[in-house]
Amino acid sequence: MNNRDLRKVVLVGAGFVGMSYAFALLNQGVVDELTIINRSKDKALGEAMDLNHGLSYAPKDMKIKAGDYNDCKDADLVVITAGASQKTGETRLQLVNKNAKIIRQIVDQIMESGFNGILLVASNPVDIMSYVAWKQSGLESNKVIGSGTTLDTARLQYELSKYLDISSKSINAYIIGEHGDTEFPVWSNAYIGVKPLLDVIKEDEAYQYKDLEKIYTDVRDAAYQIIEKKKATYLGIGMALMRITKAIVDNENSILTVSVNPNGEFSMNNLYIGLPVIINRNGVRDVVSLNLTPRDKALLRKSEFVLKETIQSLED
Ligand code: 6V0
Repeated sequence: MNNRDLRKVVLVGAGFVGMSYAFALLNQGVVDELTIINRSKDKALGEAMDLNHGLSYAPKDMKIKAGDYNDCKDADLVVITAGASQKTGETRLQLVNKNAKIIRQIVDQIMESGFNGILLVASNPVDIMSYVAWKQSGLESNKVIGSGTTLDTARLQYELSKYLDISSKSINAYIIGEHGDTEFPVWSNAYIGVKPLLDVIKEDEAYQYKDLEKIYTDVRDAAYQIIEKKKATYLGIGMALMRITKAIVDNENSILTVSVNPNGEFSMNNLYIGLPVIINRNGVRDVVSLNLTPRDKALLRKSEFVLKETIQSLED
């Protein structure tokens, strides 16, 4: 935490995702200070005014303002949600070089301030943008995190909750891998409360494995569906970013499926990919190792392959 012991966050990118995140922070009273930076300062000023007008009804006080990169100097966390978003039919990977350029420019300005906190990236394709941010910042990899498959995991928990009629809070099932077309659920390590999901499916004839496969494809393709219907997705990711922020500023040691550099875990190196990770005020404490089935291992390799290939296609 910064020396005034305030929870101070800087948000770069006051678009749909950034402002959904800011609104979630305000509504849940997660931080003490929020500074908003945007390419057009007027947009950041307007958004800060609008949020401030909700303070009377927020659970606690919060200082909200528009700022500039100097404000990153003593921030605990800088969250990057700037960049172009996915268009109808466009994959997250197609956005790659457009957004890599933006991320590099932003990270340079953040680091020039003397920033030494945690960097959280949401811009897509998020695993690649987190890798670019890590390389460009020179920060230790435990301090650079992507939103990874936190949103996809929440989507999976919601769908399983509906299917089983059990609260999503009791569903410990996770999506890992690329935040994109090769992501997958680790069914072999999924629990409904205390019971393995696969046992629940086996023992009750009301449930069938083929329904799980349908739940998975619905989760994987959810972004395409939402973009087709309302042009962009932002409320769910706003909540996911708020949740990661809480884990960091409250030093929670919570397990979330963020995008990280595996540092040899699952025999992977030098990329960013969504994995279950223990998160606290230092960023990544540890990657949680899992006993994966041969099928899960093959799926993870596929995600790794796609991400490595994209990293190699990055222009300087
Ligand atoms: P948006 O509404 O167009 O907002 C982007 C914002 O970034 C705008 O306000 C721009 O002015 C600003 N911006 C652009 N370039 C710069 C710059 N160089 N410096 C400062 N600000 C800049 O897009 P939206 O908010 O919908 O999406 C933002 C990013 O989040 C996109 O890359 C999306 O693909 C990505 N998403 C990531 C998700 C995830 O799960 N990680 C989910 C949904 C969207």
